[in-house]
Amino acid sequence: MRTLVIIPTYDERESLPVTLGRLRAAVPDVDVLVVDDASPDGTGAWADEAAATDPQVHVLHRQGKGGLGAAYVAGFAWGLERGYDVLCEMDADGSHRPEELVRLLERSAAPDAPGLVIGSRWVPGGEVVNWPRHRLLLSRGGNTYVRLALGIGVKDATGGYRAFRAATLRALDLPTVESHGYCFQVDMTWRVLRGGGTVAEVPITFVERTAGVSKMSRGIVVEALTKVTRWGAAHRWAQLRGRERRGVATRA
Ligand SMILES: Nc1nc2c(ncn2[C@@H]2O[C@H](COP(=O)(O)OP(=O)(O)OP(=O)(O)O)[C@@H](O)[C@H]2O)c(=O)[nH]1
Ligand SMILES: [Mg+2]
Repeated sequence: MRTLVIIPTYDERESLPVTLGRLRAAVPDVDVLVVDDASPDGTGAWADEAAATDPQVHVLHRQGKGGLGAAYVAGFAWGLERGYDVLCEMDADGSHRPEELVRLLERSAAPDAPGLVIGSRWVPGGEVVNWPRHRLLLSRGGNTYVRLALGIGVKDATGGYRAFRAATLRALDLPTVESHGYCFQVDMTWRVLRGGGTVAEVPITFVERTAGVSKMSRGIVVEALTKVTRWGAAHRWAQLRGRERRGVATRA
């Protein structure tokens, strides 16, 4: 199994060296792709230096800040072209502990492996360290809303610590993914499930960043709420229409 961990970065000059070091030590076999959006703080240049001395580290440079979703889509395309079997998502800021990746990978390699494994804060055994109350409420509330609106069982659909099987990613229409931030994670979950794929969650301990600044914004939350509501309504409407048509056909 060839595994690629994709780390999107925007101004993570302080965090990336620590995260990358921990990742390389925890799972030395996996390759890493840093996808940097021309970070003004020089993160991309630092990543180039790391790649020059470590053949398992690669860097993809993009023109400017285009959002986490677009960075991942570019990273997935890079990895799929190169034949990786499992492609992972990981934040640079230390929130996703590299030492826990091995548990996601074990689940992803099992004989009945799900197409998508999510490192989950909201299943038994999962937790969040150092988050203020409003962030906890936002994440829990947001995930409850996603579950109800879409009618899915996933407890942490906004979580960004993930392992995808390559075949699962290939079956999705990646170039049409336009969501950013949290919405990107929900979008990918929803696409996997709608395509008949399976999603499993393994508990993780999510740790709030200790350096750098969050790229979370009001716009990211609004985007997620708006799109999730639309997808849920469209899905329910399609279900209703399907039932109606079946009813008509039965009567005719
Ligand atoms: N390439 C790229 N990476 C991004 C972009 N926006 C965010 N990231 C990276 O995506 C990861 C997650 O971003 P964070 O700022 O930690 O956002 P978050 O985890 O949702 O929010 P916090 O929990 O507050 O940290 C980090 O590694 C960021 O550097 C972007 O536009 N382009
Ligand atoms: Mg973060």
